Amino acid sequence: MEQHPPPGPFRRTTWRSPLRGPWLTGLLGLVLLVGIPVVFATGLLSYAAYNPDLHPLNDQTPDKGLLGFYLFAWPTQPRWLYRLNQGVHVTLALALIPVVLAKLWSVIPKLFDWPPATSPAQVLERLSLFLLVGGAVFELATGVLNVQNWYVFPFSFYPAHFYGAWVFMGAFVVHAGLKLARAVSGVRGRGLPGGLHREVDETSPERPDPDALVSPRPASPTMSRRGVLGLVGGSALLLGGLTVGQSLGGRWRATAVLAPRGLDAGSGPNGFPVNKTAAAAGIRAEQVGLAWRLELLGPTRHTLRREELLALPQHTAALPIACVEGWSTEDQQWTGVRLRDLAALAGLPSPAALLVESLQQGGDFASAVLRGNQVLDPDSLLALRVNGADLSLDHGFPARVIVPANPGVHNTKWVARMRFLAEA
Ligand SMILES: Nc1nc2c(c(=O)[nH]1)N[C@H]1C(S)=C(S)[C@@H](COP(=O)(O)O)O[C@H]1N2
Ligand SMILES: [Mo]
Repeated sequence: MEQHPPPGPFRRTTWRSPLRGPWLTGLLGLVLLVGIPVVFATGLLSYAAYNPDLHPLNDQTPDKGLLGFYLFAWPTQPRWLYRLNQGVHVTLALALIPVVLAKLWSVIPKLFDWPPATSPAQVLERLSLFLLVGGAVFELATGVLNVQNWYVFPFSFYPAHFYGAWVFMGAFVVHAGLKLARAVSGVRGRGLPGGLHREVDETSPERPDPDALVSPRPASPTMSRRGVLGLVGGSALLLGGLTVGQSLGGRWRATAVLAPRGLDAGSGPNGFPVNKTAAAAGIRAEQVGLAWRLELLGPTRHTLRREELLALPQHTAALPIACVEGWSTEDQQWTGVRLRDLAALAGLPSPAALLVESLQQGGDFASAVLRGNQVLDPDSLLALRVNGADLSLDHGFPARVIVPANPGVHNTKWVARMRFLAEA
């Protein structure tokens, strides 16, 4: 090694920050050890909320096999369940980005270990790190692109994000198991204050460690430990803080400048965010005019005009719309016909499932299947009005589905046909 030193970054002396060491890496690792399982769990719950086992139409990951072992019938109460779940999932994941980046920065010399392969065990460990880092970057990148509605990847978001999550979590569990003791002792080494009161010029490197995180030739400090934690923590709060308004709603919505649907909600009874406009969905005026009919299919068949639906018993329910992308609305006052009344009208008072189809032609969101428990909830509606006014065209006029705790995407707009099913 002395006579044939490896090229640039593979030389340990290239990496000179006096801040690198087991304390910083351990502290960032422990933060992620708490945060990442929450993001993973809310992600799995979000997947369950789609009821992917119910019907092939809901299932964006038909090859999931055992990975769907935990799926269950998604409940309808509390009505804000999906809103909370997605708000936490998206906001926390975004806030963790600076922590992940800082953690990667703190261990970057390890990426350039030299010689690159010394033993089978070391090769295996490096492979698991590749899955860990690659998985984290992949999940964050696909998640951010989805939240920003920027479908630039050449594959479908759901399966990719779902499989990626399992690969990442597998590597995460292995890594946490191997490194937890080191992380705890690294933090204990300096204690939690860890010299946080020290100024920049008093910021000294840690003692050399077995993982060789500490630079063998540390440069003089340009930032204190307090500074680096402030930078990382401040960035996390900033990213989360400029996003969370899209999930909180109310006056906070105006603060969600990083969210594409944070601000332009409009005003009036229909003044809340729109996912896809009627124009974008290809809905034409003549389809939703007087010629519109709802086709109700079950043991009995009906074709209903909008006036006929309005003549049925109307029910009003205060429910939010909560999108997988993290944004949600406050409760809106939806008025329309209970889905369970329509089920009874179709001759199937306790259906196993309901297939809802939109006027919209094609696209992933043009149809969805709801579960029996979702149909039977007294607040589940085929809504005709919202906040005392007719639905706007963008919110799904002439009629749209709204179900408590349902992911937004299953609240189908511009409904044309409902088929009640005795078996899913
Ligand atoms: N037909 C149809 N229904 C749809 C969609 C769509 O694109 N087409 N978008 C869904 C999604 S992803 C969400 S989050 C909600 C949003 O409802 P809103 O636009 O009324 O706020 O509508 C859902 N219903
Ligand atoms: Mo959505």
